[in-house]
Order: sequence, then structure tokens, then C-alpha cells
Amino acid sequence: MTRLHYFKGRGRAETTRWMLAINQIEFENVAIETPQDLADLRASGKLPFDQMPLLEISGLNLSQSTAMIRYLARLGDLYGDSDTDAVWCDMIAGAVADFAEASMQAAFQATDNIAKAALCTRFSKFGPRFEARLASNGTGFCVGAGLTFADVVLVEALSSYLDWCPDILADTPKLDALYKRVIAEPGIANYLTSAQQLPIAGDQYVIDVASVLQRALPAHMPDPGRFVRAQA
Ligand SMILES: N[C@@H](CCC(=O)N[C@@H](CS)C(=O)NCC(=O)O)C(=O)O
Repeated sequence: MTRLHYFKGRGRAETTRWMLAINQIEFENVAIETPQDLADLRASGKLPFDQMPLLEISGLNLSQSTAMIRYLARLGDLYGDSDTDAVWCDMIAGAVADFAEASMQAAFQATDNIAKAALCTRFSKFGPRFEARLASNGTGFCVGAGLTFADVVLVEALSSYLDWCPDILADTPKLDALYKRVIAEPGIANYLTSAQQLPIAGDQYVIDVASVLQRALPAHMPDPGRFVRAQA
């Protein structure tokens, strides 16, 4: 069985979940909910860099979400048809990772307005560039004539932006069309309506992360050092 170990939330594991979904690979979310869960996982020797997520698939223990995404892209023939396609996939996926950082941080911000402002700023930098790439490629996809993992990770990031800012694609019609196309892919549509997709991150997710990693909460939260003290 394919197993994905991570906090009980989307975070840095969500792109891998979308890539498993597009490949229609069944998987189990293994929630790491306590410092002991993480200590046990580290003691198992399956985390080469002591970090989550961990993807157990086909006898492999995969670390680093970028490596997982590319492994699943090769598995599903989602890396384009040439070296040029592949390098475009990598460039777009790299830009998407930079773009997605703002949505990853949103729940950790002091207020929803601060989070939304950060997302708008980030979108105003990257949104038009992704739209321009779709226009120049001219197929409705980011790379080549068909779906690649660049489309999947881009749409996963856009879906996080849309959770916070539902109108964000109003002025980028090609991105909007790509978004609609990818979420209608059978594996993705199935995942998005399944109980496997964990809820959008809120305060409880922020608390869970700090608790598992025994690190400080954001300064605006009550008793931000509560889990750091627990470590002493
Ligand atoms: N580049 C890595 C980042 C992994 C990462 O920072 N994981 C965090 C949780 S989101 C972690 O395990 N932190 C504990 C540590 O670094 O010791 C990836 O995308 O997989």
C-alpha cells in the first residue's frame, strides 16, 4: 500500500497527493499528530533528512516533495515528450513552488486580511506570467500538447489561492480554463470529493505543526512558546 506520512493537513504533502490522484494511485494518509509519532518515524530510518513528508511507494521511501512529484510524473508519463518539454516542466514547477509559498504561509499569518494581501501580491507577480506561458504555448496546457505535472502542481497551487481569494482568476482566463480542466481529470475530481483531502489549514493546523515539531507558534497566537517549553 502506498502511504504518505505528514501532519494532518495539506501543507507540503498536498502536491504529492494531487500527483498520486492524477495517477489514480490509491494511498493512505498517515497522520503524524504528536512529537512521539515524529520521533518514531525518525527512528524507523525512513527519513533520510529527518523531514516529512515521507512517501512509501513500491518499496521506496521517498523524501523531498519535489522528488516525489517528479517520480510520479515519470510514472504517469507526465513529463512532456522531449528534453525541452521536461526542462519547461521543471522551470514551471520551480516557479509554482515559489508562488505556492504564500498560500503555504497563509494560515500562519496574524489575520485573514494579511494573508489575503500577501496572496494578492504574490499572484500579481506570478499570475500574469503563468497566463503568458499558457498563451505562448497555445495548447491550453503549460507544456507541449497535453497534460504534464507542471499543470497539476500549478492548479494545486491555484486551488489554495482560490480557497482564500475566490475571484483571483477573474482576469486570467487561460489559467481559469486550465484550472477547470485539471480539476475535472478523473483522478483529481475523485480526490477532491473524497474524505482523503484534508481541510484547508486553519488555527488547528498551525497548532498541530508547532506541537509536533515542538517549535514556537506565530507571535499573534496565545502563549506562543507553549510547545517550546514542553521540550525543556
Ligand atoms: N523541501 C522539503 C521540505 C520538508 C520540510 O521542511 N518538512 C518539515 C515539515 S513541513 C519538517 O519535516 N521539518 C522538521 C525538520 O526539518 O526537522 C519538502 O518539500 O519535502
